[in-house]
Amino acid sequence: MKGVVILLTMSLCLTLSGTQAVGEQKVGSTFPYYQPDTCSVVRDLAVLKEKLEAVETRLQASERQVEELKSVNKAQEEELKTLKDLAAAGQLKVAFSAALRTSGSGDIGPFNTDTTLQYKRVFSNFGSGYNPATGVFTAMVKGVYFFRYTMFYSGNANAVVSLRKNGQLIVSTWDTGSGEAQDFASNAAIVELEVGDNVYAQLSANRQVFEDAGNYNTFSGFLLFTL
Ligand SMILES: [Ca+2]
Repeated sequence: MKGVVILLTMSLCLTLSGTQAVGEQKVGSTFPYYQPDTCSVVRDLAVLKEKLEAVETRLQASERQVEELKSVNKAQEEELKTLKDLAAAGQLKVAFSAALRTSGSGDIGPFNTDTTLQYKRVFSNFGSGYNPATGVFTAMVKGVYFFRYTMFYSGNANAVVSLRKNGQLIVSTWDTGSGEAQDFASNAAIVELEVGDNVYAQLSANRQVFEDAGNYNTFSGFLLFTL
């Protein structure tokens, strides 16, 4: 497009130059009248036109983005209003429970860093606050919630799991004494959550748990009441 404009500009310049020459001959003045650099002006105008078109294109793209964001924002506001209405009516249902494995058996861990446990065998997930793909529960309404997890390891004790809110430890369980096997531990907490707060169970680095179809390792939670 830019090339076409420049070509047109050049053609126009050549045409104008020719006209100028003829004009000068026709006038036949002894004083060379001032002739602005028409070609230069036309080229500058063409460049300006190109720039303006580019700005217009970007502006239109920005306007489309703004409209899209407005649409997303409106949808989120409506969703939030629905949740608030449900909460006000005491009809908001938030409850989930899940175990580590959907099939098979064996150790989970050890990993060389702290790792969020992904409880993939979902027994219930009312309100869809729990994400089995990440192991993380996210609060959609401000309120007071109850959480509980269980921890099991079948080999020589090497299990450390903690319940965390936004990365901060709430409660934890340890079983690292050697020479023991098949120990079981659990912990729970009632915590206040803001919208967007997340809660999950974390396996400490270099520790491990064992799971099979017995579903020994579970993560559960529910909304007690909204605030
Ligand atoms: Ca023990």
